[in-house]
Amino acid sequence: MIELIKGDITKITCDAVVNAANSSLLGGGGVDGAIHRAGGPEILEECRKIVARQGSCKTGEAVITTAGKLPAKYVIHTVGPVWNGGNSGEDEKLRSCYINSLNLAIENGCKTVAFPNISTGVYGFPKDRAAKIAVAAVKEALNKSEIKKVLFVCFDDENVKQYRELLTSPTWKF
Ligand code: AR6
Repeated sequence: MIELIKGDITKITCDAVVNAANSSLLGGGGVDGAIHRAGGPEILEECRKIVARQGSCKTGEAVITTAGKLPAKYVIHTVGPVWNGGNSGEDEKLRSCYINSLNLAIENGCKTVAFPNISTGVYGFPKDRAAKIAVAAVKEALNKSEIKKVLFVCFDDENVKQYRELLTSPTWKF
């Protein structure tokens, strides 16, 4: 099932919380800053180890760490695309964020996963377009996996509106 929640993703109890990170994996502003602040230094420690082992995280890819003090088991850090007009593969890269994050969640036995609205803050991805990509990718994965629940945690009113419309509309196309 899919659930829409308005609020702060650091307060959500679930198996995995997804972070809209950057490729350095060393933290930043927005939801990334909030997750590291609330989760504590353990998350950054693991991120540093991952970077030392495999280098930075490319756009569209995802890595998994402890969730530290958050009420979740794991944080899945994924790097969304920076919006550059829409002709630089942004749609496909954003889709990859959702798919790769869900695959990591499945590999780690997660049944409930919470997503923020990746790329729709500092990275400037149009919110309506991002919501359609997110919902399509998640619906596809839910149909063929062990994941029981995906929560879309929207922080701003515009994202809430976009997701509410999409999730209640019986037919839509992208
Ligand atoms: N809970 C849920 N959603 C949130 C929260 C929160 N606590 N705080 C903000 N949002 P952004 P991006 C929403 O900018 O666009 C960072 O500096 C916010 O309303 O956090 O992927 C990273 O280090 C927006 O809709 O991520 C990268 O450098 C959404 O989260 C860069 O920003 C995403 O906004 C990534 O940019």
